[in-house]
Amino acid sequence: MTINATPLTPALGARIDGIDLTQMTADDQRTVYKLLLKYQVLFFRGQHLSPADQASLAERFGRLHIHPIYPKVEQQPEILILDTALNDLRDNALWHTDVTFIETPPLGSILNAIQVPEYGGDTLWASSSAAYDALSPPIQQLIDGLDAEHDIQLSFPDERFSTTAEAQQQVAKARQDHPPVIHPVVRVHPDTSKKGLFVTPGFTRRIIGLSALESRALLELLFAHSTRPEFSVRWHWQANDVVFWDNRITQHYACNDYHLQRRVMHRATILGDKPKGP
Ligand SMILES: O=C(O)CCC(=O)C(=O)O
Ligand SMILES: [Fe+2]
Repeated sequence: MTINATPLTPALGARIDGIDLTQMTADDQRTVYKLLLKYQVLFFRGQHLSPADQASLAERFGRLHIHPIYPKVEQQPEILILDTALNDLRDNALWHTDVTFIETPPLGSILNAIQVPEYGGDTLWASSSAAYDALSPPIQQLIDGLDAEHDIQLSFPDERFSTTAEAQQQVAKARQDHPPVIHPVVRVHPDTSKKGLFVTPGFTRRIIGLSALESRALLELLFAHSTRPEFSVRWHWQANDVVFWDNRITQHYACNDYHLQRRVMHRATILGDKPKGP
């Protein structure tokens, strides 16, 4: 069977058929990476990945990140667990790019649907390059030269993550190990040279060199602009779906609309390079 891509929206996203992700040849791997650069988010159905399969798949694209806070699969700490029996539905119901609180944020993430609600629990992705391209030239010029601070604390607030003494200690250590980092507001993709917005409500605290009011107003503008429906794709999950996104040029949002239904996802997170501005 040949690998076949069906685009889902003009901005980003393609469904990929004709590949078993546990059986990729080196050629298949190059094709998948090329498709990732082209479509930014790839959706695969009917994959059956064990945690070990998922980790080896992700490792073919780079070193894996081990999350400082989220629960992980025992024996496979590179696989993070998002389970409504363990985590709060609100955790990822905000637009974010994964793990931008480190110097070398992930190249991509691979999410594997283990158990999904009958309806609800969709995830949305937005293209940061489509958003950047649609800004007016004066705003592009303004933000091209700016940097912003990213802080782990924004997505892991005490009121939800420090509820037990043990959790409090873990979160305090994560914060200590991850002081705020600075990234360009506009990131040039290392492989395609496309420019994309690299600020998100999930982790971006402020723009450097602006007053507090200027920073807040400009970030609000960029957040509202970058998540417009025109730049996004929405996926309704089936069990055994696997989604691979380019975390350098997208952000995503997990819809919190399925309270009381259980949902279990496994994520592998592939480390990337240090973001560069224009
Ligand atoms: O649960 C989801 O659909 C996505 C959660 C998320 O933000 C992630 O896996 O990085
Ligand atoms: Fe995420």
